[in-house]
Amino acid sequence: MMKLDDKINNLVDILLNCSNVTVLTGAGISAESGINTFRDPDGYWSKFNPQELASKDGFISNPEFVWSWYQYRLKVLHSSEPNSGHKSLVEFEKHIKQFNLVTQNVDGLHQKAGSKDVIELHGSIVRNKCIECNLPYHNSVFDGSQLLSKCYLCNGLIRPDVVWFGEFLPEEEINRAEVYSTECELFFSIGTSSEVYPAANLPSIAKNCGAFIVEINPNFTSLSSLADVRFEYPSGEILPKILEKYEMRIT
Ligand code: BJW
Ligand code: ZN
Repeated sequence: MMKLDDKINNLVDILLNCSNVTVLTGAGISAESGINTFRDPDGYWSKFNPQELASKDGFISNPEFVWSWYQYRLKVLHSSEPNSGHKSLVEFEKHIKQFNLVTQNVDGLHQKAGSKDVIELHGSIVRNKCIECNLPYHNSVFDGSQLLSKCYLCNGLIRPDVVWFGEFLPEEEINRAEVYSTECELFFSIGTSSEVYPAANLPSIAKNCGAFIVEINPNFTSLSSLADVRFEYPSGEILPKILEKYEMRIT
């Protein structure tokens, strides 16, 4: 098996010749910031039913329960910081001419780390909206203490502005992500199980358009067999190593 250093050097060789890179991140990139993933053995979906917590029907049946879960997640987020994985991507963005960051995460940690243009495919936990008229409501408090409330215009319930199962992804975001996947020369899939569509299609789109596919994930996923190279490490460990070798070569 190839030594890790050689594997990183080979990737850096390719990266140095790339001016267009697309990155898709998932819950795993925030795991080292103390944020739970969904499908790991200790992830949310091992304890909770996704249909109850992440669907419109689930919210309508038990809004207090769903609301309190999102408030709990906001509370965890309130005391979390971006990790070295998020921070490495900020540095790559500075060096690569066209660097496209697409995330399935709703936690805002890429932005908090300093990433400039983040495409949020599944919305954001810090925003809310009316379930009936879609009027945006910004969180007045971010510490998880906000109470469930109703829209002042139509009396609809206020819900988190995230994308639940069976809901369409924001059109502009998914369109941009698809275009960036077709245009890139190198595609990174980082910390995602590649189980949830349409985000899970993006690496295949990139591959079909000729991009080199890199997967960073300690575990094997549905994408793994398609990837050109895999780093079976936590992203907070491996991304700084790749960045370090890359920066040594560009200066
Ligand atoms: C590390 C690490 C470390 C750990 N470093 N890595 C059948 C076939 C195809 C599609 C469908 C189907 N049946 C239904 C669908 C559609 C459905 C879908 O894809 N379902 C599949 C699950 C089967 N998709 C949808 O409904 C989407 N909408 C849609 O398709 O609209 C069109 C439509 C409309 C009407 C009817 C039908 C279709 C919407 C999807 C919304 C997803 N929402 C959630 C929750 C909301 C946001 C929130 O609360 O946070 O989004 S679910 C959850 O999964 C969340 C995530 O963004 C998403 C993806 O999860 P992610 O990020 O990959 O996390 P994990 O936990 O799965 O993986 C973490 C990975 O990290 C693991 O692999 C670890 O190994 C790794 N890891 N530590 C690096 N340190
Ligand atoms: Zn309303």
